[in-house]
Amino acid sequence: MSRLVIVSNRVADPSAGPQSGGLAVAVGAALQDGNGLWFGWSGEIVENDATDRSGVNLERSGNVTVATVPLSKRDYENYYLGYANRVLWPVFHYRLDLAEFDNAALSGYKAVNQRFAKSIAALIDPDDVVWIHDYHLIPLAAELRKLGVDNRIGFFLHIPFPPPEMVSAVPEHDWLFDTLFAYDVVGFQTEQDAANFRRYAAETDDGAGPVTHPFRNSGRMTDIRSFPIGIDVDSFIEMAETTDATNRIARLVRGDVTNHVIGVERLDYSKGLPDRFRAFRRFLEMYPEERKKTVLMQIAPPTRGELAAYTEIRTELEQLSGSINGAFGDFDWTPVRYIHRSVPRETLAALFRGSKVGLVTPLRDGMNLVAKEYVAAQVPDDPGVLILSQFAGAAADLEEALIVNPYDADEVAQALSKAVTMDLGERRDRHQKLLTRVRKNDIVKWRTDFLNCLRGEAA
Ligand code: GDG
Repeated sequence: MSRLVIVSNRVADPSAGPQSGGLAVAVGAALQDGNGLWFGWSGEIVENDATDRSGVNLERSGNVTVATVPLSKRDYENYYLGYANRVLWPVFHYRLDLAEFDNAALSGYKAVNQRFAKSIAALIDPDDVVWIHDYHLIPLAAELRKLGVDNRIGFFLHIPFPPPEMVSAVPEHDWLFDTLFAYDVVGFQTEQDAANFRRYAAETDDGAGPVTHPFRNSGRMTDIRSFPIGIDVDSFIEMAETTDATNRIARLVRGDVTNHVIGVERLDYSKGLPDRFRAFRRFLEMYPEERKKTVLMQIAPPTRGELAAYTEIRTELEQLSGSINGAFGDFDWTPVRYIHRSVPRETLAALFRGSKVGLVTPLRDGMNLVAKEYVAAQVPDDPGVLILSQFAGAAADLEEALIVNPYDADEVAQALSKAVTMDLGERRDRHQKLLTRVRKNDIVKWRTDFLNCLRGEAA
């Protein structure tokens, strides 16, 4: 079988196993199987600029070669913080109001993609297949093609793709999305994202020809499809079932509190945390009988703290949790427990298992793995209830969750009431169906389907 080359903005240690979560688990096994190569930014930020920087650092980790490069301060500011996270992240999450368009950022984004392409072109063999991940690296295949790389190259977008009316507000969107046609396969999380991209492509195809759209008109057939990402179900269940997990759950149960509600996500404006806190306040107002029985535990580790939008949301959440606790709390009860730190994955699994409600209410999310992890962690004989935003990619599949509009505080409050009072039969029934879905669309299926498609084998 041809060797697999993965490219992503950051590289994780593939030998670290399930601990590292996300992409590392997703692709680690595939890389190990085929003596693969993983290329990306090392996470290091160096003073000097691109021209006088040393080359690629190569390390072996099991069967995998890990190839990393540092970024200069300027690259980090323009490519990573600037274009990827001040332009593409907000726009792709339907937040045009937060996008900060800036030419230096765009130039930095182009330059880093060009530099990555040069390094990768020197590392790959003619029959390698190349799988590029996420919004940081959209133009990478186009840059590789310019260098004469003719390998099969696929791209997977982990975040949503919004309707064309929104993406066409990005200056130079013509250039950016034309480069997607340099890929053989472009994968999205949901059918809706794929449909948005197809509509964008149809509506912007003005027959302008190869000058405007060099890749769209190159004759290459680009397969545009959805590949819903999943989790490693059994390893998550195992983690939730350990003695340590059981002890942690026992420590949760204190006083009169029977309704543990759990929320876990990076502190990002796309995750809808202030709206969630406001909905929780509505729940306490609307259902006073549930007050002392219910606690919302919100874990929100910091992310991208250099960006103003992230410091603002942090302040807003601290104010909201303080005001809810001040207004409703009592000597023996704190309604909101808010933790602005990362916690170990095992602790998360235990918290999911010990919580009667998983509250997953992003305003927009590519998929949302937390929803799937919450389902996997439940005790099948006495499971909790998942409340899930209609705007998470996961909602397209996880129909038996209580699906809510995260902007509607009353609706979320009603769903919370329904969840904490749901009888055992209905909880079991919903959970069993959800777990079947989470198992069916797991991480192995995602990876296998994508790679089969990329290798031109039947899906
Ligand atoms: C992007 C897309 C898409 C969270 N807090 C802690 C922690 N986590 C873990 C969760 C989960 C992962 O991080 C988060 O994954 P999500 O899918 O929920 O969200 P994003 O980080 O935004 O991921 C998303 C995903 O890519 C995959 O394609 O689903 O839509 O935005 O595994 O459990 N892990 C630990 N401590 C924490 O405090 N250890």
